Amino acid sequence: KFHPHKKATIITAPFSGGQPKGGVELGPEYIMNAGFEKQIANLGWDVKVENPLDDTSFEDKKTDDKDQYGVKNAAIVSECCQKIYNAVNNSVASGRLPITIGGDHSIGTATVAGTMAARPDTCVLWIDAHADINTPQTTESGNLHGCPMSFVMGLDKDSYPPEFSWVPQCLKPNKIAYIGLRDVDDGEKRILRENNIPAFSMYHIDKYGIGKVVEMALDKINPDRSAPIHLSYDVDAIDPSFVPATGTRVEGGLTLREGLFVAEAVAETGLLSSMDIVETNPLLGQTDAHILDTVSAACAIGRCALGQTLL
Ligand code: 4U7
Ligand code: MN
Ligand code: MN
Ligand code: MN
Repeated sequence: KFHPHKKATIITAPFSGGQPKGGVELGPEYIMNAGFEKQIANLGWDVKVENPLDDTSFEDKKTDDKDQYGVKNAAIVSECCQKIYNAVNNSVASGRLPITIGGDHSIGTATVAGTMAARPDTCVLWIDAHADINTPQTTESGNLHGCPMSFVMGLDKDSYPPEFSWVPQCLKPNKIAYIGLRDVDDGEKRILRENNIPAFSMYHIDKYGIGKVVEMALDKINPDRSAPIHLSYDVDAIDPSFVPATGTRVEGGLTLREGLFVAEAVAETGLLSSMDIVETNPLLGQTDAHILDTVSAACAIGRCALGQTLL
């Protein structure tokens, strides 16, 4: 419904400043070298590639120290987020579907805010082992890839570093649903509970099956199936046996098929408006097979969301 002309923008986001490990900035390069652009084009999409961080250097500025607000690297995260925000916003506004390839998940602030600036009724499906909704007040690690949702929701807003004052607090708690959760911090559990945010953990997937869970999640945030969907896909939602090369692995995740089903089911709604594929870290694979499995899964998530079917 939103993309009858099938035009997409692949936006590369080779950024690692939202977490301490090196290598996640290589995700886009590996995914592109695996032929992702061609794979999407083969599904009938007109594909443009944009690299909004091309002339941004942050590696030399990255530190492992928390600032007075309790988070790390707010300046570089904010700078990269502003560039990605503009790229995503322009892509959606010009009738294309942005696929932002990370990089770490701190850029979720930018992709959600950027897509909502163009289509304010967008709802968000966040596929992840983690809820990424810590605030500067609740985060223990200080890593901003664990916080992107709090900023766009305006949670604990007095605790934000000034670098994030540009972020529009655009997302309401009844417009986001989680699937795949299994490592949620105590402070995040309280936030999910207090704001009544629909969250489906691995428990719910075991109990109801992935098909029912996707339906229940969409019933909560998109009951008449008319609003645009932003799909933010952290590859660590899928079990580390299938997706080992990622920074914060948690056992007991989605099977590869369950993971791809989520993307297929979103494609089937015809409502996909924008998406992210993040947290592929090629340097954390112990073998070449680990790297290949992870990069292949990331590409497959994108293909399934953009309409590849098994039959
Ligand atoms: B990811 C964590 F404490 N919650 O805040 C944190 F467990 O984008 C992990 O989902 C965050 O990979 C994981 O640091 C961020 C931790
Ligand atoms: Mn995660
Ligand atoms: Mn995440
Ligand atoms: Mn992770």
